[in-house]
Amino acid sequence: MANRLNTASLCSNSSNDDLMFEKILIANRGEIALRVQRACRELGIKTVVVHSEVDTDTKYVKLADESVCIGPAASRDSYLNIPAIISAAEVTDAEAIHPGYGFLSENADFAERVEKSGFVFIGPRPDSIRLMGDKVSAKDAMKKAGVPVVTGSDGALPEDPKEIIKIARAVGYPVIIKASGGGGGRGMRVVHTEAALVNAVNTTRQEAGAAFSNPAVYLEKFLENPRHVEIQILADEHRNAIHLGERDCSMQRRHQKVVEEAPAPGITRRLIDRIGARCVDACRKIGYRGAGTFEFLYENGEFYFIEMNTRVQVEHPVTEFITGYDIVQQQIRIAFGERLSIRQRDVSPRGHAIECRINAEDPFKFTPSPGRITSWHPPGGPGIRVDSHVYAGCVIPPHYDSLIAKVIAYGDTREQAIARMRVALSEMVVEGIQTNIPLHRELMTDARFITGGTSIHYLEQRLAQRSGH
Ligand code: MV4
Repeated sequence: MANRLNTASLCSNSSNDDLMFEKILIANRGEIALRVQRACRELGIKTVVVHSEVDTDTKYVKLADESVCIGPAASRDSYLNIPAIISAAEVTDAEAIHPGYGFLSENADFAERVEKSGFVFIGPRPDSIRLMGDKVSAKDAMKKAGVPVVTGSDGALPEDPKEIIKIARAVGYPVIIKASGGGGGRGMRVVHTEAALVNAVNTTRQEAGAAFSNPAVYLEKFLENPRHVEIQILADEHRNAIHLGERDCSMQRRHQKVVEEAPAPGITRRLIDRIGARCVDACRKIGYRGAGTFEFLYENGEFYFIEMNTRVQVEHPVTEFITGYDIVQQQIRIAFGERLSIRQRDVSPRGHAIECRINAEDPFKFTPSPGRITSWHPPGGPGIRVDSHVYAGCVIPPHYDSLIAKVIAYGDTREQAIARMRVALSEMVVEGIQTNIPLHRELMTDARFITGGTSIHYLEQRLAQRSGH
């Protein structure tokens, strides 16, 4: 660690003992490891990053105050290796652990072991993570707290086929069967007719038992053409809670978001504030702490809760742009026990932000494209933010997800944000690997995207019609 700049001491609060954490361990990799590090640095907090053997020569490892190699490339041996991460926190004397997104960020057992080992988990209490991780209990809690949910079975489906048929008839076809242990699109099955129902339930149960060690399934009315609109919330441990408005994440392929934006085109502030107030109220009722996202399906002017995410999300920068608040810093302050300094009336979203996720993948076949980046020219200019850990000469390993950068464009209006994104993408050069930049360039000139308000099925339908492919 020779010659490493101790930026924490440059922040002139090396005596911040009682005011803030001294040192945080970041249990993640890639762009979010760098994003969390920047938040720490601004707050005068020293950082420790843990990394796998293939991530040794990364930008965020070099920039961190300390780093600990916790195992080989395979995630289960490194970024999912709970004892190795806790040992790293012990030997470096870190006070808190930020899990980022993915990996252990929504693992209640990890959060519990972090706390039992005497560290602060920068996220919700373990019981909140557990409640939301089980989709039946999450939906039940939200329904009881007054959040609108999709019509469906009251809790998990019973064993008796006659009862299941009765429930589906009352809901009306088509219905969707979902695994309680699933989420994010895993373990679901759409059923159009009564003839197919019982078999579909049994198959989903079996798959769920194998995949999530939990065979419980539930049933919902299947919404045919919804949008995916989510609400960002922040809650402290003193029962203060606020919402930071919504994000529209409908532009997705195989449950992977591709473009996100805030605000959601065509949805009134009044409606968002009404739903947001329900989310905030629910947070208070369940004693939620930290940042969180309520996921909704939006169809015909109505919101239907589906799941809650208990982590910081990939797409958080669009909300940061339109609200001016730093969500990662807020997570850290909340975890330290501070009271929220933002009041709901202070939150006044302004302008429009769009995020394009830049992946190392074939832009037509979507197969991963790991390798060495030989040339890297990120865009810039007014209203452009690039969250990325990559640089010319770096190697994108094949072991993790393919996100290499997020380009976020802000403008006074949606039109200006799109125009800025088009310019940004036109300047951007990444060589040595393939990326989905060509797809983003197409989308930013797509008539339906420009109109706004496309459904969760739009991108896949459009890709199926792409000329020549
Ligand atoms: C649904 C649905 C339609 N009706 N539930 C997929 C991910 C998981 N979070 C919930 N998902 C869905 N639940 C009902 N009652 C359609 C989807 C869905 C979806 C939702 C959000 C974003 C993309 C999606 C793609 C396919 C299906």
